[in-house]
Amino acid sequence: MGLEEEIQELEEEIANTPYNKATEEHIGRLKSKLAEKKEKFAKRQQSSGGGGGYHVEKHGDATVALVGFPSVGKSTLLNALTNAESETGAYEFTTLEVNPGMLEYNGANIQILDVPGLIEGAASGRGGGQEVLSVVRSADLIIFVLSAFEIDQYERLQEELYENKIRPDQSPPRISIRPKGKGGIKVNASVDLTLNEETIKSIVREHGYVNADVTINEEVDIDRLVDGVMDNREYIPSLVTVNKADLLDKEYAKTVKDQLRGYEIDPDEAVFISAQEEKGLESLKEEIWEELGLIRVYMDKPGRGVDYEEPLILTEGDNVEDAVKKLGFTDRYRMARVTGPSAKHEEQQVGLDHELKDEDILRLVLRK
Ligand SMILES: Nc1nc2c(ncn2[C@@H]2O[C@H](COP(=O)(O)OP(=O)(O)OP(=O)(O)O)[C@@H](O)[C@H]2O)c(=O)[nH]1
Ligand SMILES: [Mg+2]
Repeated sequence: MGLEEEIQELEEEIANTPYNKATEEHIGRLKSKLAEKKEKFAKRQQSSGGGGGYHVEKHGDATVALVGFPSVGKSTLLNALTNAESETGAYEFTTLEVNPGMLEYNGANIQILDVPGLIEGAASGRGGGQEVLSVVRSADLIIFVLSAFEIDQYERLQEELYENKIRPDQSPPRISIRPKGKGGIKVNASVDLTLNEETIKSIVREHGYVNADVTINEEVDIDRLVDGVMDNREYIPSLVTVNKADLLDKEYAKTVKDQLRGYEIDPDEAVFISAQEEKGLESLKEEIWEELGLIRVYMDKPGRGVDYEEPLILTEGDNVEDAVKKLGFTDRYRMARVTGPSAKHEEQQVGLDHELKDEDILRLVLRK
């Protein structure tokens, strides 16, 4: 039996097995097996050519991928947000490769990638799907671009990403596996688990572990556990933008909001825009900034004062050490002083582990 057939059979068996306590372990094993086979299949696809596609280099402080079906307005949006000139058209598949553009916002350079329409079956190569997906996998933020008239496409986009090991808006499962020499599989959990211990052991064993300590720090279901064991999923934040809002009347706008709710998208969190008329773009930029979790740090340079023009761009949670590294001053660092949101008082002397906040002013004292 070929790999594709095996995958299909496993999928069918999973779909046809009712989930309950008695079947849980069996389903766990099937899902783990399925994940392994899919991985093998994907590797085979890659090595049998077709993988060469476009590699868009990462530039700037962060990378954002616009995903959406053909003709929803991705290229129009890219052109409106950035310096890029991506071809747009009233027919499908105008864009056949990934087009990059740079958005300058709050002193940060944010690379925006317009990727061709993700369509059903993209994973099998249609529309350059595999290459597109690898570009999406390496993004820091995914923007679902929906046309106001095709909100239902959201579900298919989500499925396509999920199938390709992308987990929008999830955090990585809090699971760790430590292989050891003997003793079989041991499960330790810091929370009450609903999954049977035997299910967990089967999933881990199916992945090839014989002896290992498995530590689980969250209430996992089978899918999350398989994700954790596979350890190659991308956890990327996302936001939804609804384009062509210029064509909406009040009545239909309500319908769109109801549809969004139907896909568990809070209409207040979706950004309504008109890429063509350049409406709503400021809100979208703000949202991009928020979701990326970028922060500005103004450097106080000796003899030159505070540079408010070109801030150092870091990510929420970064500390002084990250700033020093990004500036390439690791070898010369002596001490740091911070003024602003993260400081207790002006010119506070702080250590390398001091966490910086947006709009802090940082002064580094360096060795000559
Ligand atoms: N009314 C209206 N039309 C828009 C808007 N944005 C894009 N369009 C039109 O929609 C059509 C498709 O836009 P594109 O930007 O080429 O769409 P795309 O998503 O890049 O499509 P592909 O490259 O084929 O994947 C064009 O005719 C645009 O002028 C908008 O905000 N309002
Ligand atoms: Mg396009």
